[in-house]
Amino acid sequence: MTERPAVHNGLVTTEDQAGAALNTEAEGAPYRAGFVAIVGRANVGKSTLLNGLLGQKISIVSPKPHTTRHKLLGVVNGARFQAAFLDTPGYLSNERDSLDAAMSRQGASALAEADVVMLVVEPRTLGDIEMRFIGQIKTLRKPAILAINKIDTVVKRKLLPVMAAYVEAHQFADIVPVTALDGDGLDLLLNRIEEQLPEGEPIFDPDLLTDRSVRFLVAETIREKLFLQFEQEVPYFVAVEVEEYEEREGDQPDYIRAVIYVDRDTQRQMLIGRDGSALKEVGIQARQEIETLVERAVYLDLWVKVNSKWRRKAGFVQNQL
Ligand SMILES: Nc1nc2c(ncn2[C@@H]2O[C@H](COP(=O)(O)OP(=O)(O)OP(=O)(O)O)[C@@H](O)[C@H]2O)c(=O)[nH]1
Ligand SMILES: [Mg+2]
Repeated sequence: MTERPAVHNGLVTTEDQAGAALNTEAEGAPYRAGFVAIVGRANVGKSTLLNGLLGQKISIVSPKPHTTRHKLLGVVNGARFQAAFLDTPGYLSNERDSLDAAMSRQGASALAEADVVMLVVEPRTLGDIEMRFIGQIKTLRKPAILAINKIDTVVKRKLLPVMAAYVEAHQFADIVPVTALDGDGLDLLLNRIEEQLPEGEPIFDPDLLTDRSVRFLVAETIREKLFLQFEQEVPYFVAVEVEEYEEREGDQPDYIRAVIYVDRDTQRQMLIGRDGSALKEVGIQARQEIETLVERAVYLDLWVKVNSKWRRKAGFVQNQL
């Protein structure tokens, strides 16, 4: 009847990573370790990139902007380095007040903590939002790497003027075109990040993948399925909490009770759908992914409740749409 602890040991850890980081005494290049903030416009693929670099999905992804609401740590261990990535919520609005308010929260705190900044962009945009981030990077005087993601969506000759615009805008330590979706360019990107990390001992235990609990990852997985299944505004008015997580012995599936909080009863009805069919589908999709995450069978008991106070407390990102 114990609850699952933070994500450690084997549960969400790759053995390759854990083994690789232990060898800090070896001859040769110095060991490097530090925080890398992943920042950028909403929907450019920051979370997809983090998952690709980790070789494991911990950060939820959807085609809609503002999928990520919370800063999320993901630790990558190499032979001679440890990179502690911080995924952040992206920004969409060009409006100064809204952007500033958002920047002063999660993204800004990740930037402040970071030893290296990774600005993620699409191969077509150097807009106000990118210029804002570049402004922050210059003020903070931190080494920055530009990851131009989604290069599968453009022909090469369209990439060159984008790169030229960024070269003009800032002296990036490196500019690396990647396709996070299929892993193309990620090895090179990781090499470039390693070069920018400060010398030092590992910050985290090599078997730690993220500091978030399994409960958090389960709630996030449910939120992702809501993003994927519902149209437009629906995912933006929900918050998800895992109320109970009970590990069970032997072949019995673990029991998880999760609540989706909404503001109004009309929203609750929309989520449940006719005969409960919409919610059932979310439950099936989420359960399958949770089972992959925890590597055992689970029973997911999913509820929808109206409680706007709780939803606000749960960290809903407001004023950004
Ligand atoms: N074609 C293509 N699509 C990608 C690539 N990387 C990510 N995507 C898609 O872009 C969309 C957004 O991806 P996310 O990883 O959620 O983007 P994000 O920057 O974390 O978004 P927020 O959390 O909302 O700021 C998803 O539909 C991804 O599948 C890529 O390399 N190529
Ligand atoms: Mg994201």
